[in-house]
Amino acid sequence: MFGQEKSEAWQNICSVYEKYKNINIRDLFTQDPDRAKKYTLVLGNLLFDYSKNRINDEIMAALFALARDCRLEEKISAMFGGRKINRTENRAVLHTALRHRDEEPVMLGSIDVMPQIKATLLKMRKFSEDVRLGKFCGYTGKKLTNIVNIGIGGSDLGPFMATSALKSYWAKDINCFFISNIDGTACAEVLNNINPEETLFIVASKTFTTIETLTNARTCRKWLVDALGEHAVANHFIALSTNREEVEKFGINPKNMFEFWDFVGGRYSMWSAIGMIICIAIGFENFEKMLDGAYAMDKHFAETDFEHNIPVILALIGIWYNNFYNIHRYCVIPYDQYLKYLPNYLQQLDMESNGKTFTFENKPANYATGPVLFGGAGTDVQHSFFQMLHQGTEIIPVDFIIPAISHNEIGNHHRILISNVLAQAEALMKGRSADEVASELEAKGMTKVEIGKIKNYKSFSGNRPSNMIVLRKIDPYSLGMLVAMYEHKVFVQGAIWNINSFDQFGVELGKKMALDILPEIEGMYSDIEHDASTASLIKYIRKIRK
Ligand code: G6Q
Repeated sequence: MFGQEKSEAWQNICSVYEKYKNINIRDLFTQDPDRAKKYTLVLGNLLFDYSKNRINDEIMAALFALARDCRLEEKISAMFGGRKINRTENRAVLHTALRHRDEEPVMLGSIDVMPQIKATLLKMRKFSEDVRLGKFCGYTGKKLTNIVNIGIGGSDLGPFMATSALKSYWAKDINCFFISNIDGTACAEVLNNINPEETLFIVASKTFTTIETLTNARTCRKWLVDALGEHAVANHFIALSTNREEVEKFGINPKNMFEFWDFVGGRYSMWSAIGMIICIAIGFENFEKMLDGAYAMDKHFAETDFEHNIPVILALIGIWYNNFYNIHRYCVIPYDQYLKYLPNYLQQLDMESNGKTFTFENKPANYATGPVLFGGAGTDVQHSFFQMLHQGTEIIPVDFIIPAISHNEIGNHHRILISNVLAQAEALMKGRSADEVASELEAKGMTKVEIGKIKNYKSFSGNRPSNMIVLRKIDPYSLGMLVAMYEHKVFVQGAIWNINSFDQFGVELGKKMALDILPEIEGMYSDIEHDASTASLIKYIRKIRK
């Protein structure tokens, strides 16, 4: 809350920090042989090992006290209970209802939202099965095997990440494509590689007013109509939206529209109709397994005490580094090729949700909120930015993610991959002192002078924290669990920072200004005054484009 840093719980963590700021993880392991066991939690097929962090029981207790002081439990119930916790937009936040898998109602005011969610799921089941079986086919009778999702932000990143993550579950004859960027190249690169007779376009847009999506959808519609005629649209276009009127205006029959609702935020929407491409690619039963996995994590999050609650602990450790060590960076590295887009997805989830300054009290936060999140697929990124993780002046906490079993157990690839992820976490934590380097080099016969010149460069400070998340395999169920875990981690941090994790006004200003600049790029003049840099850039680019 505003003045958070003045609260007793916060002050207590400051004292705990002063006491322990120099603790060394390596020493903590030496002191406590049970440490790994103590700081590991298992939920179904997901293991979360947080022992390689700069934490001990006293630190964790202080962090749990902060969570309680911020009324986290109450806030969790408010979200699951359909209260309008997205206060700046006056909306409830009920993406958890989309994967609610038992018979109890989920109330939004006096209305149970489950019947409408179940009806849409049923409609999604029927449609995705018909496409997969070739019953819903193209205008000329051909099976629709190229599925193109046109959407951006929350209407792209989730479906794209999940479809990629579950590629080994795709029907053999189905190919998925994604068009998000307004850059014409995004459209061209997809359209140049597909045949209109076999293509289904899914226009995914909550508002159905997003300029990128509508421009891309119009281009694709024209491409289809040029090839097959206006009558073909009904067989080749469907819409996923909350806005029936705009869908109709665009020229898609509402019969081909799959609905979702205001209580589902864009970046939390892959569990809704927005997941249609996932459904078509992997089949409805697998899509349901993804919902089941997310529901298992929801139940764990809502019902488990903080001391054993994976998203709560993940979030609190993040707060420990962000607000007390002043480390405002955070890295997620999946060691699985299928999960390579997870960091991109998490960037939106985390940074769009918690990249905020004003608290619920309408005052600027006097503490850091969301960190910068980045990442990439291991081992690729070991050969790029890992240099900085190991030896840079910045400490960057890491989440490592690894499946125990690969979908492609070819030769010893997966064993090498596992060795690498474990080695990286161990190396970050243990480091290697200059003295250790010196003895190694001495044993190799190097002279003292030579050793003196090189030993610092070859040393690693260590004490660099990481979490390890081990999944059995990247299957729909564990993907559901993993994504829901991160959603709830973001929620907990937002709750403690007392910010609204569910709006995104920060993306609006630039969007509006682009609309002002467009006529000027198109050769007209507007009465908008620009700064000198923008004005001269407009002039320069126009001259080149003439
Ligand atoms: C996500 C954001 C944002 C949104 C896109 C697309 O939480 O709201 O990324 O998803 O701007 O919006 P539409 O789905 O309305 O086209």
